[in-house]
Amino acid sequence: MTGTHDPLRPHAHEPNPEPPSADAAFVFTNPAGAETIVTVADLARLPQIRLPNCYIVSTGHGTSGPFTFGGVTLLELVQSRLRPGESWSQVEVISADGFGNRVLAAELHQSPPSERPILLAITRNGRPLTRRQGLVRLIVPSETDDALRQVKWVGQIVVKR
Ligand SMILES: Nc1nc2c(c(=O)[nH]1)N[C@H]1C(S)=C(S)[C@@H](COP(=O)(O)O)O[C@H]1N2
Ligand SMILES: [Mo]
Repeated sequence: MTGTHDPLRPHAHEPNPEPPSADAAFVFTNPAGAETIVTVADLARLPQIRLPNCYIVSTGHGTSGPFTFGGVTLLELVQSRLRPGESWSQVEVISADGFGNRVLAAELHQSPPSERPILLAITRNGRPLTRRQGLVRLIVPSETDDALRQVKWVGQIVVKR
């Protein structure tokens, strides 16, 4: 791995155990560059799903789980903040501690829809996810390798044309 640090291409490292801030609200940037704030209460008002049997596979301290994560799909949030028909190709999900992940629109628009879609988690095992546990946390069920897509403390979601 060479070059300067790109938060969207993190290398495997000792995961950060400490939340970067107390507030779980984050910034949503639409394809035109306009920013709005997303709170946990905003997410709780959108349709909720539950994903049982999720594992966080850590390079640093082994595997944890199984967890049932609950929350709103990333697709649902994006669609709720965009104009109908507004086109977009990818979403950057970046944590407040500079850890990030790129999600392609094609990953979110599967046909038939995935039974284990990418989630913005606000609960774990039926209880509110704590800030220390990663609130708001991106859960990518298809990633079962090194947890590099399981972004804790989402700080910014940027939707790109
Ligand atoms: N914001 C943020 N998210 C992150 C990380 C991090 O350092 N910061 N580390 C990743 C890595 S490498 C791992 S193994 C898991 C660890 O998750 P855990 O703390 O719930 O075990 O979080 C992932 N998500
Ligand atoms: Mo990891």
